[in-house]
Amino acid sequence: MDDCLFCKIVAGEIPADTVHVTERTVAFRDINAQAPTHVLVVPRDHYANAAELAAGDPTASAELVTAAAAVAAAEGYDDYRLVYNTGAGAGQSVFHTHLHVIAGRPLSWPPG
Ligand code: IU
Repeated sequence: MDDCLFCKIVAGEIPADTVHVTERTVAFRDINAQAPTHVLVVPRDHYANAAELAAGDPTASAELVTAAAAVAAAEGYDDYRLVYNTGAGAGQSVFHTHLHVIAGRPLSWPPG
């Protein structure tokens, strides 16, 4: 997608602090980190949300979770939170699906 920020990061057109890459995913640090580790794992292909990704490319959908676990492990965390915000009302602001990997501080429940 021409106007998609995360497509441009995947393509290397916009710089990002990339921490992990796989055939179908790219993981980079969130610019507004909410925890000591806050990484976004995105599919290389454009899907607006997690459900569309799962329906359109289940292999990539699974690979996002595997990549997220690898990121958490590489940063030394057994405990971490994975979040897909879906829809503006739930806090989604970038409509190229991304899995938040959040770790490194106590994480309360329910989320805000
Ligand atoms: P959200 O679930 O769509 O709200 O998450 C989008 C995230 O993308 C949010 O945490 C932003 O801080 C993050 N982000 C980024 O890492 N780099 C950017 O250039 C922009 C947003 I714009």
